[in-house]
Amino acid sequence: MRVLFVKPNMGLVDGKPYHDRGRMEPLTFAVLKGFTPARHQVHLCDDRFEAVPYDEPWDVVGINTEIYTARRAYEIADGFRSRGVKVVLGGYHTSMIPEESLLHADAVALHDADAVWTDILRDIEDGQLRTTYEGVEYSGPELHGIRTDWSVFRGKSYLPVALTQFSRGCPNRCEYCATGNLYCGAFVHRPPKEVAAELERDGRRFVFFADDNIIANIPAAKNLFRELIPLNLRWTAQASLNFVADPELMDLMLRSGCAGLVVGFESRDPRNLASMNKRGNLAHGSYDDVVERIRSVGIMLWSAFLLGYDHDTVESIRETVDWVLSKKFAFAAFNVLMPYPSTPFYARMQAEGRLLYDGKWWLHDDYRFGYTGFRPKNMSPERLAELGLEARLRHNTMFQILRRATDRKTNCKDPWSLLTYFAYNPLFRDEMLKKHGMTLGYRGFERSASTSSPLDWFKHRVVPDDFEALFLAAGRRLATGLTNRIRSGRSRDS
Ligand code: B12
Repeated sequence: MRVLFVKPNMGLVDGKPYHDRGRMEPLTFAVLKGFTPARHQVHLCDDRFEAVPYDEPWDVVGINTEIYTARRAYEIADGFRSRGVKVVLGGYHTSMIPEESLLHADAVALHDADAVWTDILRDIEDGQLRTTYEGVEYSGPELHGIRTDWSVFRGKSYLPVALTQFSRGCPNRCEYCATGNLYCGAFVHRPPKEVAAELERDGRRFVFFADDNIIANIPAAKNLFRELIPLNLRWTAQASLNFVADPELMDLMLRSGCAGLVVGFESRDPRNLASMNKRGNLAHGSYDDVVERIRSVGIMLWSAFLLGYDHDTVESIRETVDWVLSKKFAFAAFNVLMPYPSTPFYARMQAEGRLLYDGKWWLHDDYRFGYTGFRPKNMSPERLAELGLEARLRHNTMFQILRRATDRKTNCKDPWSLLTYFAYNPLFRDEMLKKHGMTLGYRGFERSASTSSPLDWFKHRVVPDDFEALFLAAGRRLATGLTNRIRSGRSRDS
């Protein structure tokens, strides 16, 4: 059969498809390709930079859905189904609310679906496709049989980072997170030797482990890092803060090539952390102390914060940004808290009548990327979205990027770190600004030349105590002053 995989784009920026220059390989399809019997021909269309080949003869189209790409995924699915092609939807969003995806698909693959993918293909060949395929149940802590087949990305351009996974799931149950549901509460990991052999075979040297928490099972993670040491890699991953409490683990991480970690600090307020069910973040000392311990060993940090929990105020969010700036992190994400269906947070917002956009912001015509999907306690939804943008702007001015680069223990500890720092900071800054306010999906928005968000003025706002903005403002004032002087001189002369 001719099988087409599609990675949907998110939407339109100023009426044109969003072009993400910071895109990474969609690992999903390297994994699914590894499970596709060799007799089938597999193609990948990455809608983020390629035209969707609607009119080629496909036997089946498999589309990935995440909450921000669901609307576009449904448009693409409808396009193929109107041409009589069988469409299968899978991924996080489909797994959370399959009934919505089923309106646009012949079949849905739920949860961790790599093994059922072969069943789906067989059933299509036999003309017996069912509508719902439940993902595998794990039989133990080890997950065997994954063969990441990166050849599906051949000839396509992505950031030069190989994505792979060591583990799936997360033992923590954070209120806002959808991961617990995707993996039905399970946490499994691949045999460390298998992962190392795969990376060695393919010669990929810069790796991003797309795990929810690479150290969720500490003994297994230590085994992985031991296997990675001889490969001479540089790797990054998401990790929970408890790694700081285990010197042997930290040592193995460093020796195996850990260049940086994405860490979810989420909030500095213990009351917010308690509501998130993430008290563990403070179990290893104050954030100041923990950050210093990570810095001292040279690990670059991508700190992540969630803005909008019930104890957040305008002032506390601004103070958080001040604190983040003082730490000179390599990168920081200031994510506006969002209600994802099937999470306890979504259920709480629903019960409290606080959901916006009819509870389905990801499908709503008026929703834009960066907006808030619920009513925060201490400010308006618009104010929260503005604060999110303000935080990102403050962290990413040219002045701050240059200032943060001077952290001698991390960001400029060696030429590689400095190069990585400067290669990605301006890129992520541009992408972050570009996608704020974009529409989700294309349908209905294509011809509106300007779909810019009402918050756009904010992107150009002078952020106080921000050197770059002040510099620009001073330049602008000087230019206006000069022009006015010339004008008034001219009118006096005449
Ligand atoms: C790596 C990653 C990223 C990378 C992007 C990677 C890339 N290639 O583009 C970065 C850091 C850039 C990123 C960004 C974001 N991400 Co992200 N990301 C992840 C992460 C950690 C891993 C994704 C992955 O590669 N998984 C591995 C593959 C193999 O798993 P999978 O996609 O689930 O596929 C399996 C099944 O779902 C199924 N399946 C999936 N699709 C299909 C299709 C078919 C046809 C079939 C049969 C089966 C099938 O089969 C696969 C094998 O079992 C996940 C969490 C996670 N554990 O998955 C979050 C996650 C996907 N991200 C999420 C979010 C919200 C974001 C952001 C919006 C964050 C933000 N506020 O900016 C952005 C925007 C992303 C975008 N669309 O542009 C959410 C999505 C929530 C949701 N309900 O949809 C997740 C789930 C995190 C979370 N716990 O909330 N992300």
